[in-house]
Amino acid sequence: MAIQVRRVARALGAVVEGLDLRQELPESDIEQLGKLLVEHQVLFFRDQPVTPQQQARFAARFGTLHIHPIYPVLPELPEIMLIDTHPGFLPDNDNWHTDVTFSTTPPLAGILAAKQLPATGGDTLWSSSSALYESLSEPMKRFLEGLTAQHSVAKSFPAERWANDPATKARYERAVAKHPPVTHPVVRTHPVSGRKGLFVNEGFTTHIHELSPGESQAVLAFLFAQAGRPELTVRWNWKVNDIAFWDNRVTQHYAIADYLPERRTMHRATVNGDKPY
Ligand SMILES: O=C(O)CCC(=O)C(=O)O
Ligand SMILES: [Fe+2]
Repeated sequence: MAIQVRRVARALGAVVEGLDLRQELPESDIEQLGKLLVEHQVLFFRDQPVTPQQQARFAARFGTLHIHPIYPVLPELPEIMLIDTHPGFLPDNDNWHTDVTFSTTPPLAGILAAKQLPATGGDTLWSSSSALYESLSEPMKRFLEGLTAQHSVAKSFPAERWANDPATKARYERAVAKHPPVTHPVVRTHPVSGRKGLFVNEGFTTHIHELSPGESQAVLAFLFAQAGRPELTVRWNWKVNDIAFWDNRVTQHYAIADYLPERRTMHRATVNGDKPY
């Protein structure tokens, strides 16, 4: 069955049909998906009841897999991150962020599978960082070009949240020790498309090195606010067994936390990426 693609928003996002992600796909399908990912930035698949093993196997076709150093992972398969949110484990992804930019080599992609959903709510939005960059004025683009910013794990992962029990606290402290703040370019060139995109995010970016503290704060506040402009986003209303596959090099996302006290459970596989330039 041929792959069918339907664009769902102007800035980014496409629904892909005609694939069963539980199967070992031929290399030609993987190549086509890789191209579609770069073109559409986030791909959505319906009716994909993958096991964690099948999800990890699919993700591993695109690169080596990342194991999150802080967030819960499946004990039997640590390449699958568990986002199981409820009144006892509150959601913390309701802010615009790009995953794991506290690493020198942030992920290439995230692959998220919906396992249990609230009756209503719990949508996720993605925002195109290339569309954002392209929407800026030419003088603003020139100003940002060549600037670098610091990204810090502690900004999105505050120590208080990860101090509930000794094992979680010890794991958190090891992660923070292993991940000192890193520097990335403010404007990133996509390694495949060559398109430029803004590469700062409210989740992890703390300051722009070349600016004074006040200037950095003002410029970052402006840039952070841009991600949420509706024109730059796509919003996904999940059904159980949906999968979203995003290019983490050129997008930010925001998981709406409007469903408590209901429970929402997601599994994420994360493909390792390269050093941004
Ligand atoms: O739960 C979601 O919809 C997204 C959570 C998130 O930020 C992620 O999986 O990286
Ligand atoms: Fe995320």
